[in-house]
Amino acid sequence: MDRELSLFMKNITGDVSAVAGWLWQRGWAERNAGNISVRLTEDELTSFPDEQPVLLPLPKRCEILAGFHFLVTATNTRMRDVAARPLETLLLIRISDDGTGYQILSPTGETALRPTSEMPAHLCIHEMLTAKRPSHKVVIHTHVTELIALTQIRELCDEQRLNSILLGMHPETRIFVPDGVGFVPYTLPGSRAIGEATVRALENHSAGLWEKHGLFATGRDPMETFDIIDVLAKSASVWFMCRSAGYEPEGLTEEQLDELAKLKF
Ligand code: 2HA
Ligand code: ZN
Repeated sequence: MDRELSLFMKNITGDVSAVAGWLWQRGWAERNAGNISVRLTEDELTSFPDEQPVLLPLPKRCEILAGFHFLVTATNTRMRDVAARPLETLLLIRISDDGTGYQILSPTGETALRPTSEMPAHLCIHEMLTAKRPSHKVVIHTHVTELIALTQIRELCDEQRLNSILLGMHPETRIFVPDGVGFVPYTLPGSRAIGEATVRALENHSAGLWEKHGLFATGRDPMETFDIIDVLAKSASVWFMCRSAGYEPEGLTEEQLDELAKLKF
């Protein structure tokens, strides 16, 4: 596989590792924080190993994802290592034809690595995206400090209140993340339950904010998905900067927000 990596796989691996590096540089990926997955279509995979690695069970059958391949970050992997050594930290997995298990097709052959601990959430989200928003193939989870901090303030743990802050702090947020975030009340990480709650949050949003934990964002490619995270973080930073200076930020007015909504790009 290493020798025969298709051009697409080279490009997608390059984009994922670039984004991983930015997440680390922005301070949103301490230790092994965060994880990334990308759904690949058959035609994007011109080559992969012929051997049939063991089938590992999935906690719940994923019929919609049967036969799909995913590029996923390995569990216990640092984003800064994904940036430096993508072929040693990313796994290619294939969901079995009946959707009950998956095989690991490691780019470098036999591996002890296993997919991200948040794989249940990633798979739940990809099930929803494949059915309802198939152009969105990328899911990124990261610990955006500014956004987590918002959810440490009880009165802000409310979707409407959060989005009024986020959309009001910068015109670009209104333009590029018009639906804001879906709010996911605190739930145990790594669980199918948080995956299902995130799916509900993402049905009408490109990003779901986990209370006291971090963000899940979806997009068509790794760069677009990173942009969503970056834009939301900008808004949260502006809000905290005003508050730290002792001022209540004014926010954009309803009129200004409506005017922005009409802009075409
Ligand atoms: O992958 O971020 O939520 C480590 C995490 C778990
Ligand atoms: Zn996390």
